Amino acid sequence: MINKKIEQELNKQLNRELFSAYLYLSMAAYFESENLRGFAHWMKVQAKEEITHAMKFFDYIIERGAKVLLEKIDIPKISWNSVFEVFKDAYEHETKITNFIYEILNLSKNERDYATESFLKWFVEEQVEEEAQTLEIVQKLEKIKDSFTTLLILDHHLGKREE
Ligand code: OFO
Repeated sequence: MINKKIEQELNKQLNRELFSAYLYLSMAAYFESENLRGFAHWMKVQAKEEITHAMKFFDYIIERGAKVLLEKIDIPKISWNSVFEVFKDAYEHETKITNFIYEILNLSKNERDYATESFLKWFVEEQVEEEAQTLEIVQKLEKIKDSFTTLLILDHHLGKREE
């Protein structure tokens, strides 16, 4: 059995992962509206990945004999001024998610819940990857600046992202 505080925090993180999927879908919709199909594809793959993150929390909560409590998902931002702005938001969002994971990890250490601590290790590593991949795109976009041709090359490249 899991303690109540940890159950609550795991449920909050489940909600945040679903919100992440919502946010990336919203970014995908923005790119579709700008005819940047490659960036849109990249975001759709990202949104699906977030659903798998959410399901990891869902399954783990059940496995520990706790209750899954689904809450309202916040409405994500729907418009941006540039591709750079979108990816900057994505990177910042990932750093926030990392901090939430660390907070739950600290809580599980304090509560001596070693199972949750071990469960969260996957997310600690995943967040390193999530931050790195969004930051890499932000840095490329910084270099591209106003070159539309280069932006289209990056759009084409990101459109090849595998699920
Ligand atoms: Fe983007 O890693 Fe989950 O939220």
